[in-house]
Amino acid sequence: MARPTERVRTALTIAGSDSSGGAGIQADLKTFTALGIYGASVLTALTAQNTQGVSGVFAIPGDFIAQQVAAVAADLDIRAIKTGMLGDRATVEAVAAAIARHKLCPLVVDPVMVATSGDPLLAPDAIDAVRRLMLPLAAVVTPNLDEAARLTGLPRARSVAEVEAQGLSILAMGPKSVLVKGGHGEGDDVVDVLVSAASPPLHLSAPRIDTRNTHGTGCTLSAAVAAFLALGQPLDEAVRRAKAFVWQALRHGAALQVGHGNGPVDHLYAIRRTPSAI
Ligand code: PXL
Repeated sequence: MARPTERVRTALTIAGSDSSGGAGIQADLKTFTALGIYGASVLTALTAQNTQGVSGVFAIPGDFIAQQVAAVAADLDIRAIKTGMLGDRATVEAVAAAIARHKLCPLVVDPVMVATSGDPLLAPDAIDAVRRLMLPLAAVVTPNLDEAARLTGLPRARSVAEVEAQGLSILAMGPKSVLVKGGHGEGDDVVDVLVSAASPPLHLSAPRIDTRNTHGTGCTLSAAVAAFLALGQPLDEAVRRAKAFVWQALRHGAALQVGHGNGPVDHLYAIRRTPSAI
């Protein structure tokens, strides 16, 4: 029997399933794979959805989420984790407890609240549990402009200065750093702001890509940050590389015809084969 000799870094995603394959667990596993990481996954919820919307959500019971995390943590050498869709308060409580219990870190928290289609993915009464239980565990939390507004209770930021102020206010809730994503804003350039207690705010700018295929962008970014952290990169470098990966996935995804709504980014642009090449 061949003895395994090749080391592969492992990352874990704790998130919801997107039946259409562009967001959620499916986006995370494709992203880990594209970046050379072995991906493990714990499911928090199943969604019935396509590129046009979410038609149903089935929450996984908290004790079964705990059982999945325990099974993975007992066996695999997890180098980084991310959380995505948590759905409701009981799920937030179960996930936070499991992460703390198994001392899983570093943790990327994507505070998912609404799907690209506009459908809600987090119950309003769960936002406070995300603030209290998830944020203090996070190496980085990655809100978009709407999520930053909901977390801070402020109106949506309209300038980079306001984005930075909201980032600092989320930083005070306990994470080590906050990446506020500017993609839902306007302008030819998208500016993301990274704030942390350790260093001055970083403004990360990239040309906006004109595409409708943005489904799964946030999931892909947070999974890519976790992947680069699993590879041992420092946080600011992990964020820069993750942004570059998402930018390429958006650029290539603009050409993909999948479904009739907001199509997915192309997580696998770097390894996709045309059928004739196989
Ligand atoms: O992009 C946020 C997100 C997270 N998780 C699941 C989703 C979506 C968006 O559609 O479906 C399962």
